[in-house]
Amino acid sequence: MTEELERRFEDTIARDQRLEPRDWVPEGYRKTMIRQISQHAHSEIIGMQPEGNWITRAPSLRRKAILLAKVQDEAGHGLYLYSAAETLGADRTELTEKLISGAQKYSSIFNYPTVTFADVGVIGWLVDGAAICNQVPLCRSSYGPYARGMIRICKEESFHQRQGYELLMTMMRGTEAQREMVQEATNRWWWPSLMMFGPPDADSPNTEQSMAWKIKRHTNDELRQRFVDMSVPQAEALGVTLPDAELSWNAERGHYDFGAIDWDEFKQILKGNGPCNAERIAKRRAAHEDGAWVREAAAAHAAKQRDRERSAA
Ligand code: BYC
Repeated sequence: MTEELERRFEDTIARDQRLEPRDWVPEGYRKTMIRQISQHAHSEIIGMQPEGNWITRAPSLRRKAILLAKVQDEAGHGLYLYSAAETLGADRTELTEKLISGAQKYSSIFNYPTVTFADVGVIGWLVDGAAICNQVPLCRSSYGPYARGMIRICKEESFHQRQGYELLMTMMRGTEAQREMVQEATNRWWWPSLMMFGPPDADSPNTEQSMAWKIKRHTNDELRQRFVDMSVPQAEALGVTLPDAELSWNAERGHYDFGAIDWDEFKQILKGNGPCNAERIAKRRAAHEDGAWVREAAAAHAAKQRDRERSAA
């Protein structure tokens, strides 16, 4: 029986079809999928904070409306993703608990501070740009609910990327001080954006199996290279310099070469020692505790509804 189920699972993957919640999957696949989807959901939820920091201080009503919409989109992405994880049997309360206790990871990128309004533009350009690079192939991921959720997420991320780039274009047409702000923000976000793609392939424990299961379609290094190649002409069009003296076109490879990433910094962030890790988790925990009454009221309402339906039946 198990052999037959395994054969069907392997066959679905080999034929590039999607696995659905009703399908049998091996325990390792289920665990990996829950791990990736929930870390992704946590990243979207924590990712609301760095930009949310600027909502009250956006320089115009237009910028404020755009920023509010973007941050709300991130909340929506988190919710689709938690729902996708639930289809694999994960419990949303437990996932939230794992986030606020530090037991589960979220993207390293959100542990850096947003110190000027140019950071909002640079996050849109580089962080959402990296997210798109990483997530477009996930639209073809082997788990159906995740792949379908990713289609909508990518459409919204693409709006986010454009709003960031448009904001930076506007600032670059402004004063010298504004141009300096954009350059300074680019200097701070460039390297952390490259780290978003995860450890180098040689140190990535999950890539091989995830590629075999067609959860991931490209390795971390492949996507990182694609992002560098895409970003260089964008930086040129914008008029900013990427902070890497070793960045140069390699005609033989047909790609840009780039300098060494500081993987010690990445490891420190993953250990919880980044500049904003403690602050991000504390804020999320406080928001969760403040929302306890809403969850209680919703549960009480649902229970009442069930009672009503039962007595009517
Ligand atoms: N930060 O074997 P590896 C967004 C972990 S949201 C922290 O290569 P995998 C956005 C990794 O989880 C952006 N941890 O792992 C939101 C693993 O740990 P465990 C989030 C990282 O899974 C709001 C260990 O390191 N995007 O874009 O094969 C506003 C070894 O790594 C990171 C997603 O989540 C990192 N950067 O590959 C704006 C996309 N990198 O679990 C924007 C979906 C690695 O073994 N996720 N780790 O303890 C993925 O594509 C993959 O999970 C990753 C990592 C490429 C991230």
